[in-house]
Amino acid sequence: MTSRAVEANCDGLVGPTHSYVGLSPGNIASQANAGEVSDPRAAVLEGLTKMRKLADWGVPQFVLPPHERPDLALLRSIGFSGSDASVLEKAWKDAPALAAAACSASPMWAANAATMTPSADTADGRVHFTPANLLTNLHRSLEGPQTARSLRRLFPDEARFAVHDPLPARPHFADEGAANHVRLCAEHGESGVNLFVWGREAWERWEGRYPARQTREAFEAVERRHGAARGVFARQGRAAIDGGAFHNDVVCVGTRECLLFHERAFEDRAAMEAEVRRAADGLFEPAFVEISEADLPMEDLVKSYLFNSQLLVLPGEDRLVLLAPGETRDNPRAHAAAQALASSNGPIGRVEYVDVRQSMRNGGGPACLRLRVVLTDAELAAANSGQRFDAILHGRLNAWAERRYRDRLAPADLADPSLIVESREALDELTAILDLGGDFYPFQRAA
Ligand code: SUG
Repeated sequence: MTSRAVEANCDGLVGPTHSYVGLSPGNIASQANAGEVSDPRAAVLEGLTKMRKLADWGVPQFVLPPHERPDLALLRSIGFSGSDASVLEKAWKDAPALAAAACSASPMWAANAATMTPSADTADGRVHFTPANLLTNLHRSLEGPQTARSLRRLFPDEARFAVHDPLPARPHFADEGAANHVRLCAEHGESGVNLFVWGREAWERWEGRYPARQTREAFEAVERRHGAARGVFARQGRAAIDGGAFHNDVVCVGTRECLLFHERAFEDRAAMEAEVRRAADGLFEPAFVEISEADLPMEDLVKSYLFNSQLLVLPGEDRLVLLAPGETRDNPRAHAAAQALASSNGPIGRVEYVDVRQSMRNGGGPACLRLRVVLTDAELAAANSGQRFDAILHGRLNAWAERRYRDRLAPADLADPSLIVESREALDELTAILDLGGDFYPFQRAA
């Protein structure tokens, strides 16, 4: 099936509790910055500036709302009781690691929100989503159900969109969503190849230095329930995970025919390439672009996040644009590698930079902050227009953030019960701005 389609971006709006608490083992930035003071206001404004750039370039852009944090329902379910304020206070006093998890603003990293299969690739011709269960880390495992609600608000028409529930919350089906999935194609509206990159098998005894967050079985289940065509399964390089690439999108990015990756990204690069070629046969010729460990050692890769860039097809441009984080420009080896990409005759025509430094300090670059959704014109028109980002929404969200967000948050401030009230007031106002209805958040349904 062929129709005109684009790769729209749905960015996670940074929540009011954005903080540096060191919740993610194997995510080197998260560990290194634990205990630092964050600036939630700067974080949300950086994200909005990035969305504006994309919208101004003519890429359809949507906003995914933050989740309610602290997650008092979690804390109540594990035995903390009393008023909201006393639940939070007692949890911070008796179980600070659990309290910290309940406060995380991690839904901002929308690349982990879900895996999406476009209608051109599914058996029933609908766009399918499986929200990720994010089982590996407690703070992230809280996201799935609200993400499902969020995607159902954004894509309400069940004749066009199927938003599944997350996979069963069992370690066998540990799933981190689109951060480990790349779709290649000739044109977005045509049939594509779905590359699913997994870190371990469900029954495998994992002895890596850091957790492997995605199982092969999780992606097989996603492929089955979506009725997704032309799946290729590749094992993530063990050395990549050990080096701090906790998701494949830290070492790899792709769009259309182009797959850009680091030498260590795949356990068996030759097999991956052969299988992608086979799956693409008759559809398109894949363009593999590899950067070697000699040119960009893992350590510089993880600091610079070169591969966590957005690789964009822009209207009127025949070559791709790589939107990289400012940290790539700051790192001499990564900068040289980026320049080399743009000056070669390959598929990437130029490199642009964007600052998302608040997010980067938790290990989230430009690509982490967005979920790509391939949509035909009709599907685009069926999305909730209240969440469609443009200059007017940018102005409203900037004003909202300036008014509602703190510009300084130390980890100890997360125990402050006034943060519960502040966050709820901010999110309540946001549901009106984004046209989400008055029952979107748990606190709204409880009221
Ligand atoms: O899951 N960081 C996130 C970063 C996610 C990046 N996403 C992609 N690569 N697609 C994570 O590790 C840190 C939170 C803290 O430490 O407080 C955190 O969850």
